[in-house]
Formats: sequence, structure tokens, C-alpha cells
Amino acid sequence: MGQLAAEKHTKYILQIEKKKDDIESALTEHLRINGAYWGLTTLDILGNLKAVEQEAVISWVMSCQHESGGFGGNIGHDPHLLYTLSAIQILSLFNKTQILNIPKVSTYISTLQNKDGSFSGDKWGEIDTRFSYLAICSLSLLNSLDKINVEKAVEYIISCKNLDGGFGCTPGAESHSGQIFCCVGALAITGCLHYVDKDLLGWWLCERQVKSGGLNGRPEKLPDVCYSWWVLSSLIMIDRVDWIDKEKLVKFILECQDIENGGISDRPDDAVDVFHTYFGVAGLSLLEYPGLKAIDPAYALPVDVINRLFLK
Ligand code: GRG
Ligand code: ZN
Repeated sequence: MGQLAAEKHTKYILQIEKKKDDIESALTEHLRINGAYWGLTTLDILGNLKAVEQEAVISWVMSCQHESGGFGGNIGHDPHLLYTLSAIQILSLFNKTQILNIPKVSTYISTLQNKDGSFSGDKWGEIDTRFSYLAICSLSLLNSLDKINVEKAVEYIISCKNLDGGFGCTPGAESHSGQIFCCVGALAITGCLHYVDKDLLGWWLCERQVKSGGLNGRPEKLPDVCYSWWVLSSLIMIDRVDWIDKEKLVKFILECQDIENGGISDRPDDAVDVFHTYFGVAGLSLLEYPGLKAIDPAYALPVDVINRLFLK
């Protein structure tokens, strides 16, 4: 079996920053801060975060903050919970959350909670369990969960649980692995995993593994490296990771590498991108691949970063 081309992946991520005018870059301009989180976390797992100009990244992140307290995907863009979590995660990686006006950021997040406990992603109001996760993870990293009604938030998430043990984006919506990560992650952070039927959900999740060893996001769909994060992190949080063939999944992820130029793609022979490079490397970290930092399955940050934050 091939090996992880760790050095190539580090180079690939470091050079993305320099090619600001290519097509991939233009298409993702509005979510640059998400891309920065994925890239920087990958570098940290690979042990190479030091290669980044920390001051420049931090000052750029802070300039994405809106007067409401929330963060946009780039300078001058509208704030959204999606970008607010990435900003907090990036500052956590650099041990710099203390530069935030925490009451202001946490007030922005708490005002997005609705009466039924759900969260809107921004002031336009769309509701989704993704936003519940984003709010809960962000506030927990800021030690500010007391700003929201956690009981109601959990109640809403439970109302999105399906008969197959999975979770969807709103009550009655189909189970999807990405949504399951969000719901299980939010329940893990709030100490509410007892609401999950672990055997039933574990069964649904482990059936996501296909012949090639890769995982898909729903029944009958193609495998994709990103589900090595969404599915695997969920299986670990509910303590059922032994229900899949880990060796075959490692092999599938390694087959998705561009071993010449670095980066990982969704499936073997597709084009690489920073998202799937993160999902692949983070997946391998969850699988305890040698030489990688351990990553926390609920917070999606290296375990040492989480310990530094919570053991203070
Ligand atoms: C900090 C890790 C972290 C996440 C932030 C935004 C978010 C929280 C989570 C998103 C969860 C989610 C819904 C992921 C799914 C993404 C995805 C690949 C969707 C594609 O769905 P389909 O149906 O593709 O288009 P398939 O694979 O089913 O064909
Ligand atoms: Zn994918």
C-alpha cells in the first residue's frame, strides 16, 4: 500500500495562499475563511503549522469580522455562523481566542437562536441542524454556552432524529452523514449523547462503507473522501468505529492522493482540493495513522488545541 505523502500535502496547502487568482480561488472567494480553517488544521495535524505567517493570518481573520460581532467569509462579506465558527477555530489553533470581544461574538450567535431551540445561519433566517452545531461548537470554544438555551437547542436536534437512527437538516428530513455529524457533534459537546440510539445509528453509519473501502454519505451513493470525516467522526463519538474495516478505508484515502503535486481528491483520479485534503488527512488521523496529531471528532480541532483551551 502507498504511504501518506505528508510533505507534498504540506507544500500543496502552503502554495494555495500564493495562487490567489486561479479559478478555484475565484469560485471560493466568499468562503475563504472556511478554506483557511481546513488548510491550517491540516497543516497542524501534519505538524507543520509553524510554516505559516501567523500574524498575517490573524489580522486577516479579524478584518473579516462584521460590526454585528459575526464573521464573513472574506473581508467585506456578510456575517454567517459558518464563517464565525471557522474564525474561532483558526484563532483557537493559534491560541489567540483572547483577542476576541467574546461577549460581542457570543451575543451575535445567541440572537440567532429561535423559540423552538433551532438556529438560523444568519439574519435571513434559514434553519438547519448544521447551524445548531455551528452555534454550539462556537460558543463552547468561547466557554459561553450559558448564552443560549441549551436544553431547547438539544430538544430541536432530537426532533430531527429519524426512525433509521440518523438525523436530517430539519424535522422529517432524510438522514445524511453530514447532518449526522452536526447533530452527534452538538450532542457530544453538550453531554447529551444518551439521546442517540447508538446501535441503530452505528449500523446505519457502518453500512456507508462500500466495496472499495470508501464511505458514502447516503445509501446508493458513490464513496467520497469527505465522508471519512463525517461518518468516521460520528462512529467514534458513539463508540462504534470498530464496525467498519479501517484498513480498507485507509487504503481508499491513500488512493485519492496526488502523490506528485500533493493534495487529496474526493475519489481516486479526480482533481484535488483543500477540503478533501483536510477530510483525508483528518480521516487518517481519526484512524490513528502514524505520524499525525490526533484530532477531536466533535470540535474538529487537534486534541492538544482542545486540551489547551479546556484545561486552562
Ligand atoms: C467544523 C467539520 C466542521 C464542520 C462545520 C458546515 C458543517 C459544520 C457541516 C456540514 C455538514 C454537511 C451537511 C456535509 C455534507 C456535505 C456534502 C458532501 C454534501 C453533498 O451531498 P450530496 O447529496 O452528495 O450532494 P452525495 O455524496 O450524497 O452524492
Ligand atoms: Zn466530498
